Amino acid sequence: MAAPVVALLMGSKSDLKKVLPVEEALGKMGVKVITAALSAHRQPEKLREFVEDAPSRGVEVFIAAAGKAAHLPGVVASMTTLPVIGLPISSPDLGGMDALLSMVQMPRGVPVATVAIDGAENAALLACSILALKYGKVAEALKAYREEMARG
Ligand code: RP5
Repeated sequence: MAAPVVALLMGSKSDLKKVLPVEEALGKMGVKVITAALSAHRQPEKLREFVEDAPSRGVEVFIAAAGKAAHLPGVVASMTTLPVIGLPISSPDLGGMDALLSMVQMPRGVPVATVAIDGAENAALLACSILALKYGKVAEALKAYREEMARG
């Protein structure tokens, strides 16, 4: 079986520092990551190409990180039926509440599974929980992670 793959999208290169823990956590779980900075409002055509092409690259889960009026995960979710995890990114003006509410308040029919503001590691772990339904090695890695946490 090929390695599991997650697509990690961010709305701007300025989000990179806050999304790097996603790559780190997924790497530790043996999950491959395809990372791209693509804005839903500045590059909608390129975003659609990326999302439509993703299954052919093995992608089974999307993580979409964005700040401010953060429509990226909702737009990605409109283009695919694969699971989309929204990662709200904090910004100085409203502290990330703007992004959080944009993601978590998706209207009926097109869900986005939203994690906490700057909750990069949890976004990665949630993606792993989804992949663990199919990939035994990811399930084992998650279990080992929980056991390590419990040991303190
Ligand atoms: C969002 O606006 C991005 O996700 C970023 O968090 C924020 C600011 O983007 P830049 O103006 O730095 O490109 O689209």
